[in-house]
Amino acid sequence: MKRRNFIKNASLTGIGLAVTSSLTNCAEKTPKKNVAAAVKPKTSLPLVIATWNVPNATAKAWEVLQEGKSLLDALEQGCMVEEADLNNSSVGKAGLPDRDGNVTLDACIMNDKGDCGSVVYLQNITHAISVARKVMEETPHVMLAGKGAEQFAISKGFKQEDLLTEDSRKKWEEWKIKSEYKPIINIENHDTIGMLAIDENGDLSGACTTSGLAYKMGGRVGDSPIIGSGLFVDNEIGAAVATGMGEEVVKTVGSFLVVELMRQGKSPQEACEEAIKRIVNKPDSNHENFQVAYIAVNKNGETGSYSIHEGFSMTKYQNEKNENTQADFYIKKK
Ligand code: SD4
Repeated sequence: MKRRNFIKNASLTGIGLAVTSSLTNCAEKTPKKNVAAAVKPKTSLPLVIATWNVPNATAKAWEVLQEGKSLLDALEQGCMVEEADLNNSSVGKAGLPDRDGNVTLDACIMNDKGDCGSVVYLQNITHAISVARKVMEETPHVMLAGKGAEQFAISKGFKQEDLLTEDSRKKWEEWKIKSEYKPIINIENHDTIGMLAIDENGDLSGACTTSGLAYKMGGRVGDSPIIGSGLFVDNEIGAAVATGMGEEVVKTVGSFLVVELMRQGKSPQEACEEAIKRIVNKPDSNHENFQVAYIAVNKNGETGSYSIHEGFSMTKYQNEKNENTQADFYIKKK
């Protein structure tokens, strides 16, 4: 090894050791509570839940789990179904573009060990979720953005393609006539896909993929690729994922909040409701005009879902049944 590299590696190792030992010291000071071992799942496992009405995606994830493959394989392949679906205008190919006509994707994935990977502002690659997984598994980083993310994807063999379809271009051309930016509440029953799964051992993982808000400003990134906002998994407690107006989710670190509320003893349903209330109870909250929704699962396999407005639903695959149910919501019409 060249001397310069040796010194670099030696000092990095030194830093690594220092960090590791300070983390170990920290961990030693914190009393250990093995929640994972203490909790026995109350419901039948495995189970897969997803935001919105996406039975094909949950069915795919379920099928992959039945083949004995990993949680991440199941989540990735489930999300890929929606990314490739040209009828889904808020994920992957055929996702609605920003106001300049560029389709830009955000995605992230997180496993039971707390490892995660994310891509933001990814262009010309349909399967953002797979790139996010590769970031997690094959780079020293958590997040890659823009051109760097695209170049990384190409280096890993992903195919570049135009994500703007004839139909989405037409919708964008129509939007440009007025160029009025107004968040759309509940796009056609499916939207950003957030998916959580728990396997037979009670281990949890999650994934989230989106083309973001339609006609957003160029360069805008939402909550979906941000660990803690769009998605969070804590294998001792549970997992949560968000959909809707990403800015509001980011401001309240929504998914992390849901998981922390479950840590404090709330059920997944109570935790989702509390996280939505944090948004609507903010001073000057403008929540009449936007949607936010959460789904969550805890270590027991109990699930919850809640949104600001009526119309959000959750798809759950459990016990050989693939069901979509409307979520409870905050704004009840008189
Ligand atoms: C975003 N949360 O980019 C995403 C969009 C979304 O339902 O979920 N739409 O803000």
